[in-house]
Formats: sequence, C-alpha cells, structure tokens
Amino acid sequence: MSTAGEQSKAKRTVLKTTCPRDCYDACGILVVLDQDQVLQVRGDPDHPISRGKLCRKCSIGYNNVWLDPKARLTQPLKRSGAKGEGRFETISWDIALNEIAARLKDIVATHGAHTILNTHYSGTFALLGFHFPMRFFNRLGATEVSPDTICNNAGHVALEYVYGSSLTGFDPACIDDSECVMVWGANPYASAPHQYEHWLEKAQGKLVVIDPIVTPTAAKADLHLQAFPGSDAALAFTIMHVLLRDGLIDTDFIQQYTVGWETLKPAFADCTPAWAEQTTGVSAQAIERAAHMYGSGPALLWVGQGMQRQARGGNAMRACAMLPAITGNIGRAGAGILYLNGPESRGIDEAYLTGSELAQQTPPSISQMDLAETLEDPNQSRALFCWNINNVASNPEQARLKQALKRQDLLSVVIDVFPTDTCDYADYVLPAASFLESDDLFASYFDLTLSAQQKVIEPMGEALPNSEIFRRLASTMGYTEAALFQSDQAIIDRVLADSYIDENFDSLCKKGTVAVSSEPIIQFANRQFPTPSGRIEMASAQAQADGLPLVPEAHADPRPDKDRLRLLSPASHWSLNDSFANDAKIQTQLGPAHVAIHPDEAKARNLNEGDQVMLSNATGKLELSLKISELVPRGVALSNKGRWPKLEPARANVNVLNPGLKSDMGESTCVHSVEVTLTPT
Ligand SMILES: Nc1nc2c(c(=O)[nH]1)N[C@H]1C(S)=C(S)[C@@H](COP(=O)(O)OP(=O)(O)OC[C@H]3O[C@@H](n4cnc5c(=O)[nH]c(N)nc54)[C@H](O)[C@@H]3O)O[C@H]1N2
Ligand SMILES: Nc1nc2c(c(=O)[nH]1)N[C@H]1C(S)=C(S)[C@@H](COP(=O)(O)OP(=O)(O)OC[C@H]3O[C@@H](n4cnc5c(=O)[nH]c(N)nc54)[C@H](O)[C@@H]3O)O[C@H]1N2
Ligand code: SF4
Ligand SMILES: [Mo]
Repeated sequence: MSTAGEQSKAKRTVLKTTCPRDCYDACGILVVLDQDQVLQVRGDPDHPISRGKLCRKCSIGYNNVWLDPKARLTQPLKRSGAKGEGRFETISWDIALNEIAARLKDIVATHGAHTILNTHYSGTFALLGFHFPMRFFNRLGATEVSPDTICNNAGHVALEYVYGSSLTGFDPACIDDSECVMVWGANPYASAPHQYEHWLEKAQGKLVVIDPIVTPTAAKADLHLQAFPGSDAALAFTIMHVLLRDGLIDTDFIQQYTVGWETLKPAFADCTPAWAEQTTGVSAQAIERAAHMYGSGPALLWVGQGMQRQARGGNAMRACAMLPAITGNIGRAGAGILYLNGPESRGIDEAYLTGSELAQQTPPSISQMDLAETLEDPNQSRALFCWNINNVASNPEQARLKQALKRQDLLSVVIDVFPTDTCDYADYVLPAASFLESDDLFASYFDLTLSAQQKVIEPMGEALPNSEIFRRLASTMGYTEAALFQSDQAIIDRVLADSYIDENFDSLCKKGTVAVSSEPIIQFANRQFPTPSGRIEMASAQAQADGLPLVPEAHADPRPDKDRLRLLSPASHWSLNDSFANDAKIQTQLGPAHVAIHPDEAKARNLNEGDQVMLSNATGKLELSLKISELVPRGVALSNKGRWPKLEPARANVNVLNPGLKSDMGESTCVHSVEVTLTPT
C-alpha cells in the first residue's frame, strides 16, 4: 500500500518552461505542480544555462510575489480617486474595453490616431507577449514611444553604421576556440548571472573587463581596465594605437573587408598610452597588455549596454567596434563581436509578429527621452498606453513625468502584472497574465537558441495574456483584419515552421530549449556585411550624412567639476529593471536604497558609512543611505536602478535625478552621464 506522501507525489506533474525576463540568460525552468497548484518554480537541471538553478531574484520572486493573488493585478480596474492616488474600483472586461474603445474612437476622430502614444518595453521578452500588441497599434496608427531609446539605441545605431547590423552577434559557443574574451561595459554578474558563472568561467586566463566599477565581473578578470565613465572611445583608440605600433593589425583583412582605414589611422596617431593614462585613468601598461591579449586573438568582444548610455555613447560603441575590424577578429573561429543576438538569427520574422503590414504608413515615433514633454502637450498626446513597462520607475524626469500624467484630459491605460507606480496614474488598469499562464516562445538575445514558454497554470483571477487583451480590444474597436485575431497557437506554429529549428510546440515544450546549431556558428563567416559597401565601415558615409563624424573620434568626457560626481545606476543583482522590488523577501535582501562612493570622496565631505545623504542636480534630489567602497572610483557615485518609487521613503527612485538628455545617436538615453552633488542631509 502506498503512503499518503507517495500518493501526493504521484499526483505531481513537472512541466518545463522558460524565463522570459529581459536577461541574457533565458533560463530553463521546471514548474512542480500538484493538480493546478504551483508547488515550486525552479531551474531545469537539463537546461544548459540554468543547470537546475534560477538566479537569486527569480528563485525568490517566482515562488513568492508572482504567485501571490494579493500582490498581483487580477481584475480590470477603473480609477475612482485622483490621478496618482492609486484608488480604483473593479469593473468587468467588457465595460473596460467598451469605455476605452469609445474614448479611442473619439480621439481618432477629433485629434488623430497619432495623438495616442504607445509605450512598451521589457516586461516580457517572450515573442508574442512582446510583439503581438504591436499589430493593434500598427492598425490604429498610434505614435510609438521608441522602446530601445530607454536602453540601447545608441549602440544599435553605432553598430549598424559599422557592421550593417547590431543584432548579428557572435555565437557564445565559440568561446572554446578563443584566446581572449573582452567584456566591455557589461556586468554579467548582475545582468547575466548564469553566463557569469558558467560561460565566463571558460574565459579564465584570458578575460579582460572594462568597467569604471570593480564589479564582481571585473574582479574575476585577468585584467581589469577601470576607465572613467565616458572615456571608452579614447581607450579604444589607444588600444588601436598599440595594435598598430606593435604589429598586431591584420593588413590583409583590412584591405579586403573594410573601408575607411586610411581615414581612421591618422586619428589614433596621437593616442599614446601615456595620453590615455591621463584621459581614461587606466595605466599605460594595462592598456598595452589588453591590446596584446586582444590583438593576438582569436578574440571575442562583448560590448555591453552599460557603456553606451553616455552622452557620446554612440561614438564610444563605434570606436570599440573598430577593434575586430583592424585585427581581423571577425569571420573566423573563436572571434567576433556581440551586442545582442536578434530573433532573425533563429529564422524569426519580427515584421510578421508585429503585423507591420497593418500600418497604413510608417507609424510616427518619439524618443522615450521626450515622453514627459510630449505628455505635457494636449495637442500631441490625448491617450497613453503603457504595457510591458513601468515608465514612472524607469523613465527619466520622474517628477515631471508624474506631473504630466496627472492631466485630466489624458486617457491613460496601463497593462501590467503588478500594481506599479505607473498604474497609479491610469484611468484603466488591465491585468496581464504572468509567463506561467500563457504559451509563448522565447529567443535568447545571447545564445542562439529557441525556447518554449509553456502555460502551466490558468491566469490568476481575470488576468489575460497581452495577446488576448489586444485581440479583444481590436474586436471592440470593430476592426476586421484577420492578423489582429490570429490565435497564439497559430502564430507559434507559424514561427516554429519558419524557424531554423526542427520542432513543433509540443516537442519544444518537452525539450525546453533547442539550439539552432550543434556546432558553433562563425559570425559573418562569409565576410559579407550588410552595410552599403558590403564591408565593415570604419568610415561611414551614412553616419556623415546623419551629421556625425565620418570616422569615430578619440573622445573622453571631461571629468565632473569639483564637488560633482558622475552617477551610474546600472542593473542590480536583486532586481530586474523595475521588477521584483515589490517582493517582501527581496526587499529584505536589498535593504534601504543606497549610494556608494570612494573613501576619498566620503572623507572630502566628512561623511561616514550609513549617513543619510542628499543627491541633487537641476532635475531633482534624492535622499539615500551612504556606502563607502573602494570598488567605486573617485569622481563616481553608484546607485543601482530597480526600485519602485512608491515603496521608497523618498517616494522616488534614482530616475528623479535623470534629466533625460539624449545621446549622440538614436535619441537614446544617457543615464550614466548624469552628474550630481552629494551632501549630508
Ligand atoms: N536609472 C536608470 N534607469 C533605467 C536604466 C538604468 O540603467 N538606469 N535602464 C533602462 C533600461 S536598460 C531599460 S530596458 C528600462 C526597463 O524599464 P521597464 O521596461 O519599465 O522595466 P521592467 O521591469 O523590465 O518591466 C516593466 C513592467 O512590465 C511588467 N510585466 C511583466 N510581464 C508582463 C506581461 O506579460 N505583460 C505586461 N503587460 N506587463 C508585464 C512588469 O511587472 C513591470 O512592471 O529601464 C531603463 N531605466
Ligand atoms: N539582474 C539584472 N539583470 C538585468 C537587468 C537588471 O536590471 N537586473 N537589466 C536587463 C537590461 S534591460 C539590460 S539593458 C541589460 C544590461 O546589462 P549590461 O549590458 O551588463 O549593462 P548594465 O548593467 O546597464 O551596465 C554594465 C556595466 O556598465 C558599466 N558602465 C557604466 N558606464 C560605463 C562607461 O562609461 N564605460 C564602461 N566601460 N562601462 C560603463 C557599469 O558600471 C556596469 O557595471 O541587463 C539585463 N539584465
Ligand atoms: S532573470 Fe535571467 S537569470 Fe534570472 S531566472 Fe530569468 S533568465 Fe535566469
Ligand atoms: Mo535594457
């Protein structure tokens, strides 16, 4: 006879799914279920990345706040208090969608569809959850608040000038063939914890990291170049100087596969290591060693997103992107450059997913940097949709944005899994199902794999997946185009049929994740580049036509004036963007929000560990607790992103200090160029 314990175990099922967060890792997940109850969400031991373990934030959050009906949004809500108060009454889906559709139709008739702003980003990166709602907005003709401008657009534009693509990265599986791995402005310890633990381990003995902070990634490196923020282009130019000086350039490669060498070469003639020591803060010897390690190759260059969130971040990215070109570290085994790998590399057609043919003309777009200003102007904005994004937490000009969101005549609809700060300003809040509650696909932006996001439980309360919400809204609007109503299953089947993997959804769910190739793929193996010349463009006529220099420049930002500090606010290992900060257990781990500075900066201000300090600039001020750390260089202050403003004593997070200036390319964020003063409170 079986015991009660054995019987309950027998009822258990274990299903595979995939973490769809905006994260390089794309972990395989096992969900242990007892009937329809989730007992545990954990890492899949068979998955090559997660290897049985989720990161610290997800192993807590997925078993806590994500499963908690009290923490989740479970019903459509209509505002009953003032905007910003977060007071709502529950309403039915039908009433919510009917009221929203009526307002939208009126706005289209009176002001035009372009006054409806569509802002979205990284809540889920699963293919349908991320793309499908765009079919609705393309049909509507709404203005898209360009998603990448909050994150990485400067880098995209820069790499398109040089390589014709920013989404065709190296295959990380190439690492076994490489003799050097250079990680430039990324911190996988936080942003890709499994790649840090396993992939970067393979780089031991050959790892170079460039970061202003002694991050755990930098600490793991064989060589850490602690360049001052915004000095990367000067550093890259000096590495090029050393490569040429010491005979490590690949002349044949340059001649056959690049354009612009003769224009670029004189630009680094004066960039000596001695000059760079002054300009970047990195010792001449360390720069020479980095050049020798990289130049001997084959070498991989991972250009992170942190380094391009600078006023001249596009130029910095373009300068770094010269290194593979002048050393021939591309188009051969163990070599290449990676920013992100796009779904196209799995054979996925994003235009199909977003229904681009539904747009009557190219939809208008604005930068995320202009959101607050646009919302202040009733002629430019009559309605706002926020889905997959928590703008109040993640956008610049936090105070100004909150004020603009109070506009009475603005229709505001927010779709989220949790009641965020942004929800508090909405007229209607619509509850989104979590990743455990819908079928989808996931294409990692690091590894060349495709994964199944398998529905393991029913949506909580009345929550619905993003795709279903927009099918229903399209129907309520009276739209008739078939693409607006295509089922998730039909889309998944079509995407899989077109993809480079040979699986249907059932077989993919059983495997979890499948790689497009069993052998490492050589990036740009045919050495043809999708640029106008078909070559790597060291000099770019397109850049020049766009008002930028023909070749990148050896730029370094000036150091902040005395008393000011350069504020960096990169990813924390305890949160993911602005997700997880509402989990009580994670809050305990996070502790109070703090800012870290070098001991000399603390001494100069007569400050001690734990003191309350005020960060301020012309945009705003924020009180934080002080940490003193040798890991942060002089002249810099470090305070991670990821807090929910309303859960903080100051009712604000670090973005209250961000003026939302635009970088040199792509109207993109330069959040790491923010300067502040730091004083005792
Ligand atoms: N100071 C500072 N600010 C920054 C940055 C920085 O480095 N420093 N980084 C910037 C960067 S790189 C980025 S990408 C942005 C990210 O900013 P956001 O996109 O705002 O951040 P996320 O936390 O990824 O996701 C937003 C919301 O999506 C919700 N969500 C999750 N799943 C779903 C779903 O299935 N459907 C719907 N409708 N919603 C869902 C989450 O609950 C969350 O509230 O922040 C930017 N802001
Ligand atoms: N745990 C966790 N994981 C995440 C996220 C998260 O919030 N938390 N966010 C996700 C998102 S949206 C993104 S875009 C990625 C980003 O992940 P990454 O590409 O790793 O970028 P960041 O974490 O923004 O910044 C990386 C490093 O850039 C450094 N940096 C800042 N300024 C400069 C500079 O001028 N030069 C150089 N060389 N380095 C500089 C910072 O000190 C930081 O250590 O991570 C994703 N993964
Ligand atoms: S957030 Fe990243 S590291 Fe954490 S479980 Fe998801 S994919 Fe893995
Ligand atoms: Mo991002």
